[in-house]
Amino acid sequence: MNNDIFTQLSEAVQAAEKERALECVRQGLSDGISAASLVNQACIPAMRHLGDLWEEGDIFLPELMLSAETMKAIMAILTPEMAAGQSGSSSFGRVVIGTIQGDIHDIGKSLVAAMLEASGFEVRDLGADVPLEKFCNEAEDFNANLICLSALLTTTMMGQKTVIEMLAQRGLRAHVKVMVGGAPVSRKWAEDIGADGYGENAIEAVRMARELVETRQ
Ligand code: B12
Repeated sequence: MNNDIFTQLSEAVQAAEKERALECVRQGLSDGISAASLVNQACIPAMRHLGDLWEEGDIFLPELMLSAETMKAIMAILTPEMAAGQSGSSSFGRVVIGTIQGDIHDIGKSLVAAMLEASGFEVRDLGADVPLEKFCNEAEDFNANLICLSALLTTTMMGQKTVIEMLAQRGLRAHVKVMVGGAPVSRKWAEDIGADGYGENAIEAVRMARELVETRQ
């Protein structure tokens, strides 16, 4: 039965049937399925599959955009649900987060931001398409302990590396940890560019953020 909900939700996201998708989400939650499972086991795989179809030329950008809108409507329900499961003290630390310049993907980044906030971090969300120097400027201004860099494009992943280099050049690297993520990003990439942490999804991002802030000098 639960598997049916995952399949139905995945199909509804792929077909951009917003009402059906929201119904599946409500049904799943009332069946006791966690919001995180609905996101990680149905929504994200559905979006990745759509991305592959688009890459193959089997669907077109307007269809992808409609599914992204459906996904945003789903996240409006599931983000507060996921956040409610987090217990945060008043301030774990200060985080600056955004999607790298040239990249407008913001669905995953916004989920990570909401989860961090709900877990007790003070979060400054810079949005998407954020100029690289802005991450450094805002981190300094906010006295951030952690910068979270999201990239969904292979081209914008390079910006994660550049921000780390910029922080070093400005003498800020010792004071601020850097965590990277996004669909094309891997643990290996994070290590290669000298990031302090990587999170495959929003739950891992919170776990890693806590670890990094606890171990800061
Ligand atoms: C939805 C989507 C769009 C939407 C974006 C809507 C929006 N407001 O975000 C629209 C339709 C607008 C779009 C546009 C484009 N897209 Co697009 N898009 C996608 C798609 C299908 C899903 C992304 C998504 O929202 N997933 C759901 C969320 C919840 O998951 P997530 O983003 O992965 O986030 C999770 C984790 O990655 C992680 N995470 C995310 N950020 C961070 C940060 C940190 C610090 C941490 C720790 C963790 C973390 O936690 C999140 C939550 O669990 C992907 C396919 C894919 N494989 O991801 C393609 C994809 C990313 N897009 C792609 C492309 C090419 C484009 C376009 C360039 C297309 C075009 N020709 O115009 C444009 C981009 C323009 C630009 N300058 O940015 C390619 C990228 C290919 C590549 N190798 O670079 C992909 C991979 C599709 C594909 N298979 O080809 N896209």
